[in-house]
Amino acid sequence: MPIIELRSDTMTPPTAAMRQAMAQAEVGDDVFGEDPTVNRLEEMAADRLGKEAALYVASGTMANLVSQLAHCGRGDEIILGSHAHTFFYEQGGSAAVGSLHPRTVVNQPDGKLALEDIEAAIRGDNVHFPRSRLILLENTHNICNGCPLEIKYMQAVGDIARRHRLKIHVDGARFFNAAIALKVAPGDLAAEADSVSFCLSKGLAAPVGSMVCGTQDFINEARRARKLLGGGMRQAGILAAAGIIALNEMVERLAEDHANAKKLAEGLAEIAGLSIDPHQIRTNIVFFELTAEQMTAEQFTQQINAAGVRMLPVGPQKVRAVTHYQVTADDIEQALAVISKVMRR
Ligand code: TLP
Repeated sequence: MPIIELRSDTMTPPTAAMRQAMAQAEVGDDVFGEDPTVNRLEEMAADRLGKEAALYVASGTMANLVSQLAHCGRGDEIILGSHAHTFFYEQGGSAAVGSLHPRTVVNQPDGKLALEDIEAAIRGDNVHFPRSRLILLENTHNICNGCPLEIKYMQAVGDIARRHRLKIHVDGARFFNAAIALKVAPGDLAAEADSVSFCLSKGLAAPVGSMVCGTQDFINEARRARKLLGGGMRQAGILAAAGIIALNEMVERLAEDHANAKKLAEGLAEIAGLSIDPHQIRTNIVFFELTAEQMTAEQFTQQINAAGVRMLPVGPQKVRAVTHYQVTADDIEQALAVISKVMRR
């Protein structure tokens, strides 16, 4: 039975072009800065985001952690969303490893932090307080329906950060999804941020790896933090080679994933017993609720799984589906047919 895999865009296997590039990659010891393929990928990433330098790391989690460690010192406070991946799903790594203090601000439904809430969270100079150091945003925002944050919003946060001498880090695990959805150049979207991380291993389909981009000084610090965490890899060019293909070949096509997510959301909205507002779907992430209380998200995903459709239960009645390059428009129709059948039972 063919499987329609919608649990995450992390499930994407490398493309044939990636496997070929990996087999042929020129390599060296990257801890010594001598892996030409990693160096090329880092230059490409910095260039795409309009930053001085970039660093290849093992994962999105490591990218966010090295960025926080590079921007902040022990006891410093980070202002971030109550629904931020970094706050929710990264084991509180900045506190556990870096002695950094998270200050959450409620995420708006579109993934933003209200500007007045950011202002209100910034500490004054007082011996009782930790020092506010960093504002951490997420673009696209995973839990908030994959919403992209626009340039105008980034500029408004940039104004606040400049006024209070704070840094901005963007968890851009799906940063290229944001740029494609907004039809803006990734460099323009990154302009207000001191650092941006993005994942090669999600919709861009590379098997492993994320990039951190920023100034040369920031990247020097991030490189030290990566080594501290045991993330200094040796002939990492084998992996970076797939990342180069990801950047060259997999960015523009993300628009197809967004169209498929929209199609899925519109189809789900027509099925009795499900609740979703398709207007909220702007990139590749689709959340919906089961309104009929007799079926839990766990039971629903088990039943569709038996018919070859995989989605993720993320709450008692809440389900997530994520589109990616292995999911076609036909797959979406098939998935909708399976779901209609399950909901009619
Ligand atoms: N997200 C994964 C899971 O961890 C939930 C997914 O399937 O969506 N930032 C954001 C916004 C993310 O969505 C993720 C991964 C990460 C960071 C962490 O990336 P990895 O998994 O590479 O450490």
